[in-house]
Amino acid sequence: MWGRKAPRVSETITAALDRAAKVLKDSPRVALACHVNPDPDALGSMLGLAGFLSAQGKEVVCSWGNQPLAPPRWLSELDGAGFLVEPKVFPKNPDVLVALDTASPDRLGLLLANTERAGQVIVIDHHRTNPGFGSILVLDPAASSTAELVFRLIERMGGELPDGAAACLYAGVVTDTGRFQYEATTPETLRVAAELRRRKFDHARLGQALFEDGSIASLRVLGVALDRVTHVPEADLVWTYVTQADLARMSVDVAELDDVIDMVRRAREADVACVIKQQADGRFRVSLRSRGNTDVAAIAQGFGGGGHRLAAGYTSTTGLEETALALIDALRRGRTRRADG
Ligand SMILES: [Mn+2]
Repeated sequence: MWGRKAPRVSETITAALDRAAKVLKDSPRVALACHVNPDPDALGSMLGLAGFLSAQGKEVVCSWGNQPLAPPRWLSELDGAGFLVEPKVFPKNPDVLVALDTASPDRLGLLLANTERAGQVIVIDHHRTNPGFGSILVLDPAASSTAELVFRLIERMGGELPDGAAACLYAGVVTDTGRFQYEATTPETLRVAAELRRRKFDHARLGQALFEDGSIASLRVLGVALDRVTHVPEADLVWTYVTQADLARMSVDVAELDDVIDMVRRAREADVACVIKQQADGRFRVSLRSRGNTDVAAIAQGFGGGGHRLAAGYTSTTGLEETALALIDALRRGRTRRADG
């Protein structure tokens, strides 16, 4: 249904939040989905909203489009795992579906078909590259995180936010802001975080699970990746890679490598940092960060991906060397364009 109905992109965020609040209030059953290979903002905003809706007496079900789900380790620190089901048992045509932190329909993976058949699709997201989909679009590229938007929605709906649900939302805010460092961290973000921290949950333990829970083996893979860091001055790029062979040799899962990019981006010599990680299916996932001068969302979009101005990514359909060369070429062309005017 949502595919035929053009989203009201001109609608203000406040009006969209109000419409979403009304639909959710009137609905006894809500299905929630987030993007594939969820990060703490995707999963935290989904489980946080689910926890709130459940406390309002609604029947909720959550999933994401990977089969099997393969939940990340830090999920054990979040309330709401009981709402999760495998995508194959997710409602085929839910009355109301909420898609969280999902920058484009294809990021729904296996749940795309369920979303297309849903009566109402509420999209809550903060990715600037989101083309706009769903019947209600709550898209605020200035928001630090989807979790921040969910909190604003919950405030509009009114009612008790359980402590465990608050912790889920906090996980989304604290990770997507880089622990309140990145440029999208506004006074509003800090207000939301302060409201969430009023609830009873162990934020220090949660932070440890989110940021300091790697294995020794994953440190060794990080060492290999850092040893390979390459500087390409003409592209203003510093980059490295990890292959499935590296991971197999050290018995590490690719999901343990999310923070490699946070180390590579420390190099002051280049504006853009990149990590290319080979996934279990053999394809290469490209993570990009900018120190401020490059719109990496635009670069990622050129390769079929998306994200934020200073943090974005895409999945390459070619080999490692071609992937790196194509990226270097795109960055060089971008730099020439900027120099021209
Ligand atoms: Mn996010």
